[in-house]
Parts: sequence; C-alpha cells; structure tokens
Amino acid sequence: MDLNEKARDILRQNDKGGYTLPTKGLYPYQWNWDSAFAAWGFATFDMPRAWDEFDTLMTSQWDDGMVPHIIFHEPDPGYFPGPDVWLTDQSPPTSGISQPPVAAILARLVWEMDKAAGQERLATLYPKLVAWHRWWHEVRCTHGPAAIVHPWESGRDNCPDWDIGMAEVDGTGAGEYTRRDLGHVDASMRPKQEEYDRYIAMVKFGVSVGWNQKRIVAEGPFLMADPGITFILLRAHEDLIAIGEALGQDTSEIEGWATTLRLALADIWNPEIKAYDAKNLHTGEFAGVLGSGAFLAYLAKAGNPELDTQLMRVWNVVSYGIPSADPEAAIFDPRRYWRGPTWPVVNSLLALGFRDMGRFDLEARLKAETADLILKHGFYEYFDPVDATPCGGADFTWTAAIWLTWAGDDYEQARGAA
Ligand code: 2M8
Repeated sequence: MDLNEKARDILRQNDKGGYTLPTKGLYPYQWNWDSAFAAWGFATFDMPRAWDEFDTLMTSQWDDGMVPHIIFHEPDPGYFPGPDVWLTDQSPPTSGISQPPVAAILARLVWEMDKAAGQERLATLYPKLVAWHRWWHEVRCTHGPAAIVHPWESGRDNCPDWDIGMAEVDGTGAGEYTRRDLGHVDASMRPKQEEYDRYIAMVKFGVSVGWNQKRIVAEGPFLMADPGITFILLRAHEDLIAIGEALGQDTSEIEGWATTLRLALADIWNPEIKAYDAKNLHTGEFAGVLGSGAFLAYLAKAGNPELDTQLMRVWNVVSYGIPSADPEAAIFDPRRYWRGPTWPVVNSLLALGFRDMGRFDLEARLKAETADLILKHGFYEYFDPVDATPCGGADFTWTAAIWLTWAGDDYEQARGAA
C-alpha cells in the first residue's frame, strides 16, 4: 500500500470518534501528547477532525488547569494501571499527572495550515491552553525549570535522566499487580520490573494525598527538573503568545511566564557534561547523563556551540535519527524504550527547532534517516538507532502523523516527480 494512504489508514483505524488511541492493544486510551500529534496528522486530510482531537483532550482538563496524561474514556482491562489504580475522581476518569505540553505548538501549526477554517476552533481552545500553561507555571515551575513528579509525566518514561530520582523511591509499596504491557511487547523493549514498582508506588502516593498537586510537589517521593518539558513549555508559551496576538488577546501574562522560564535555563545547564541536564530537585544533584530532552533546547532557540558539539557526537555514533540516550555512555540500551532508541516523534520536534535555526542541513538529514526507518519497517513506536530494528507497538498513531506532516515530505515529492 502507498505509505501516505497507509499512514492515513492508521489514524482512521486508531480513531475512536473524537480521540485517537496511540496504538491498539498496548495503549487503549487517549494519551495527552499523542493526541496533539494525532491532530497534526489529521490536519493533512481532515481539518475538522484535527480540531475535534484538541477539543476532546481539553474537555478532560481539571479545575486547577491541569490536562491529564491519560483519559480513560472506556474501560479496558488490557492496560495497567487503569482508572481503578489512579482513583482521581474525574469524569471521564483520568490519570493524575500531566504530559509534555506540545498542544499549543501543534495547534499553531494546524491553524497555520488553514487559518480561515481554524480561527473559531482556535479561539475556543485558547483560554483552555492558557489555563493549562498557567498550571505549569504555578504548580510545576515553582523551582524555576519545569519539574515532573513522575517519570511518566516527562513522556520519556524510563530514560536515564530519572535514575537518580528513581533511586530515592521505595517501590515496596506497590503491592501485588499484573503488568499488561508485557502481553503486547517483548520485555527487553520495556521498562524493568523494579522501575514499574516505583512507578506504581508514586501513583499510590498521589492517591494518598487526594491528588493535591501542590502537596505532590512538596512532599512526593520524586521531583526532578525536566529539560525536555522545560524547552517544550518555553516554545509552547511563545506559540501561545503568537496565537493570542492573532486573536487580539492581551498576552502579557504569558510573556511573563516565558521570560521567567528562559531565565531558569541556567539552572539546568551542567558544565560537566557540557549540556542541559535533568536535576534532582530534592538534592540539587544533576543526573549527569545526556538525553534527547537536552536537544529539545533547539525547539526553544536555546542551543549553543557546546550543545552543538554534543549533538553531533551522539548523532554521528548511530545511523538512524537522534538517540534518546547517549550512545557512548554505559547506560545506552538501543532497544529499551527511552534508554537509547530513536523516536520518530521526538525527531519531528527536533526538526522544527533545526528549521527555526536555519539549519536546513540538519533537518534534511534527520528527515531522511527517520523516513528510512519507516520505509524499511513501517510505522513503529520507536527504533534501534544503530541497526534500525523496529521496536514497541506497530501501526502507531504519532509515527503515522509525523510521516504525513514531515518525515514523508520527500517521498511525496519523489512520487510527484515520477
Ligand atoms: C508511553 O507511556 C505509557 C505511560 O504513560 C506507558 O508506557 O504505559 C510513553 O512513550 C509516552 O510518552 C506515550 O505518551 C505513551 C503512549 O504512546 O506511551
């Protein structure tokens, strides 16, 4: 089948009517940042459906402004932990943490694809996005950079960035449970059991304080500054300002958040690794490992020559895309989820940054390598960056979406010329 048609087919197949599953089986609910990417993909062939996806996501916004990381629209025993573990008392049920706030970045891109058709939809979305960004500023940026209270909040779940924070978490409180992910994907490509115990123990802590977000930050077992979310949020603030201005709104509050966040970037620069780094906010200690979150600096115009050197070093060691962890470090594990594999969806964000910097050479290389993976193996969740082995779930929504919006551009042109 033609790959563009196949990508559209994946979005349609994973469409549950207003929201899209990341992939069938492994992830049977709506996930926050996956959904924003789905909207971007839908925008290439069904604009109203793209805006519906944003609306469904924001409908689950909490009263305090948080947009949760999972929305459990329909019960599904195939995923653990489900609503009976999160116990957040929301309707529909949701998880109790958030996820990378890419929605404003992608809503702006969708709107720019057809401003006239999107104007009203964007105006409806805008105040909800502002409330969510305010939540990030007031609840998660209290220490300067954006902090996460659970590795799942970062979207880069088991990446080495979180190891020092995870070491402080007591996983014995997790109790007895059955993981469902291992029924769908090989265990060697998923987080380890001791990591899962700690993930569940952190969820139980949230339940124990009634999901009071300020208490989770102040008293919870895990609190780390996340370079990835910090850069995504900074870029998203700037996109939200552009959206607000186009809608004739006063954006001074958002400008204040962006200025404060940019000033906090110095706190996550680790001179020892010559890169931005995750930091344990309980101890002030840096993680000391280079991950793809650091390179998201390019998305927020926060690159510098030292970071460029690190980028080229890690990229030149592998053959396909930018790895999620440093391929020259002992912790590198090329097929284990966020501990080494390359993620097409992250590559698409990095490419937006390269393009903004005028580094079209880097963007072209990243696009060619990402497209190569998909041409060879299909729309997988992530890939081994050394030998291109496809990993995780197949027919993945965000991989199909970024093919339609970015990675498949040259394929489209080549077919047009043929
Ligand atoms: C992965 O995360 C979920 C938990 O949220 C899981 O492993 O069960 C991550 O890759 C995350 O970034 C992504 O949003 C989610 C769905 O694709 O899967």
